[in-house]
Parts: sequence; C-alpha cells; structure tokens
Amino acid sequence: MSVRLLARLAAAALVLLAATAARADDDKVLNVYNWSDYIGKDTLDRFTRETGIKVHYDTYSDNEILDAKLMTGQSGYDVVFPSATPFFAQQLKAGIYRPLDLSKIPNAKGLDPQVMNSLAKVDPGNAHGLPYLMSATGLGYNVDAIKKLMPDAPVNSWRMLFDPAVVSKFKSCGVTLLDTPTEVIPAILAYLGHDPLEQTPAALQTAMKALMPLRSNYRYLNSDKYRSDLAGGDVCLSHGYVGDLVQVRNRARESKAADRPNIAIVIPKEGAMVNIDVMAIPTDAPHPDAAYAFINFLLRPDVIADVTNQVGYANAVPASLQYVQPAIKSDPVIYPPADVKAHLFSALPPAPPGFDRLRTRAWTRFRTAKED
Ligand code: SPD
Repeated sequence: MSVRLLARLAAAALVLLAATAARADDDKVLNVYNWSDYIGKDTLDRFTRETGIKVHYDTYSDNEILDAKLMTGQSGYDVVFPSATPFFAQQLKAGIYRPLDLSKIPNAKGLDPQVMNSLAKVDPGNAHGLPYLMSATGLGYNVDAIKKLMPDAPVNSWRMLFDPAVVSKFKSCGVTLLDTPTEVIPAILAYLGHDPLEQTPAALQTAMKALMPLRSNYRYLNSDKYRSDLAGGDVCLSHGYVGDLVQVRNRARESKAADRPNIAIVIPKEGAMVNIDVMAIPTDAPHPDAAYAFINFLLRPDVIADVTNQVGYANAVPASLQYVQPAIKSDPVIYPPADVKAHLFSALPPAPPGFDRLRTRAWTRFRTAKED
C-alpha cells in the first residue's frame, strides 16, 4: 500500500470518527418546549446529572403559541406539552406527532388508567401522548380588596367575572382574563347556563354578546402577567389555571411585604374547564431517544411528585402520592373532591371546520376592543 493511500485512509477514518462523536454528542441534547412555571426548579439538572443529556428549555404561556410553532413544522423541539383538548386532539389530526414506542417509556405502566382512558378518547390507544399534569381553570382573588369593594361578593361563582353588576365593582382594583377563547368562552357559557362545550356560531354569538360589553372592566387579557400582579397586589381578581393560582397564593404568603395580599382560589360552582396537558414527541423531533428518556424520567413517581409539590398541579401517577406533601394532596383545588369533580367539564372537542377561524376573529375583536 502506498504511503499516499495510507494517508488517505487515515484521513477518512478520522472524518468518520469525528462524525460518530458528533452524532453521539448530538444524542446527548434535548429540546423541550413547555408551559412556563411548569417544572421543578431542579428537575432538569437532575435529569442531566442522571443521563448526561443536556436540556435546552423554552417556555410558552398559551396553547395558541405552541400550536403556531408546531403547525409551521421544523420546530426543532423533542418534547412538547399541548393541552389534550382541543389542541392535542386537533394537532393529532394534522399528523404532527410520532407514535410512541412504549417499550422506551417503562414508567408509563404506572399511569392512572382513568386518566389514560379519558385521554384515549382523543388519542385512541394512547398512541401519541401521555399525561403530564392536570388542573381546572378558576378564579384567584385578593380577599381583602374584594371584601372592601363588595362585602357580599359571590366569590364562588363566575358572576365575579361575568355579571356586569358585580365585575364593574372590581374594575378599580384590577380584573384580568386568560388570553384564550378556549377557556373564556366555555366559562361564560357556563355562567349563562348554556352547554359550555357547544361550539356553534350561535353559542359563540351568545358568548360574545355577553362578553363584549364587559370589555372595559378587564384591565388586560394575558395568561402570564396576572400571576406576578395578583401576588404583588397590583390586580385583585384573575381568571387563571388553578395550579398557577396556587403558585400565586404561595408567593403572596411567602412575601415579606407588610401589605402582602391574602389570595383565595375557587373553582366556580357553575362548573369549570379541566384539562390534561400531554407529553408528546413531534414527528420531526431531532432527538427522539433523548425525548423518550425525558418522558420516562418525568413519569418516575418521586420525580413527578416533586414537580407536583413545586408547581401545584396534580399528576396522573398514583404511586407518586406517597411523596406528595399532605397539604397539596388534601388541597381541594389541586385534587378536587368528587362533588367538585362532578362539575368540571373537559374534552372541548376539536372545533368543527371553519369554527376556529370564527372564534379567533371574535376573540381578536374582543381583545382589541376600545376601552370606555
Ligand atoms: N403555567 C402552567 C400552565 C399550564 C396550563 N395548562 C393549560 C390547561 C389548558 N386548559
């Protein structure tokens, strides 16, 4: 063999080695897109310590933001957390998720069969997504501020947000709504005594007719900002995800400020949305093996219990309850008792064709409507 040939072979071997090393390195990376404040402070570091996989972690505050990113394709994410209905259900129809290989997620065996069954209604055989955390959507309020403005306020009812005679009393101290029609419209339909899950032009019209004149009572529509504002006493009444409101309540309790607010949380008596956020792997995920390792890690009872303890959302792993703090396990807004559960509504089905556009248009009109 000539010296030149030997040199060429050695160079080729080096290139191959470098490529293999780069690929191995690449497998040690994971890109996650999750809701904000929805994981334990040290969960990602623990995962990296145990597996050597480095996590790039981005957050969003609305299903709509995740949806837009996923539907344009090539998001670059390996694990995402859409709400089961209507978003995950709709995205499944667009074929954007990989069928899961459950042999790579052995901890999935520990998932609550009831939650799996309810998820299977939108994802037959639980083929593409597994439950992460769950919560109702309700109200958080500053007890003293509300009492001062209306001593007999109907605090356990959606009237707080949607009855003009009630919500107008709180305008001065700051009322906020989640910036998503898939939460606000079912809530106002429940308040009006309609089927909260009806998605017809007539139901939309009913909801918007009641909502539009109320616009000036809401200081803003936002799914993130209200948390620091409510905890800091800058607003007094917020529509929010109960787990997020639990974090607000904790933050206010831990505050050293003399005027720290006393925050109460309610699931309104007319009923409220409850939803499961799902872990799923996009079809074009660049690191599917790392994604499997992460989902399996999150489903370990001690790991998911730690997440529940820190973020105030219930999980679907019954064996984790032994590690969940008693105060959280027994908190009726986090793990609602049967009588409250009976009033929760879930499974807003994927919108009929054309309805989504109608709803988005109506929502944009509402969001940008002029203040009085
Ligand atoms: N900060 C975490 C928020 C998680 C909210 N889950 C959304 C449920 C939608 N119905």
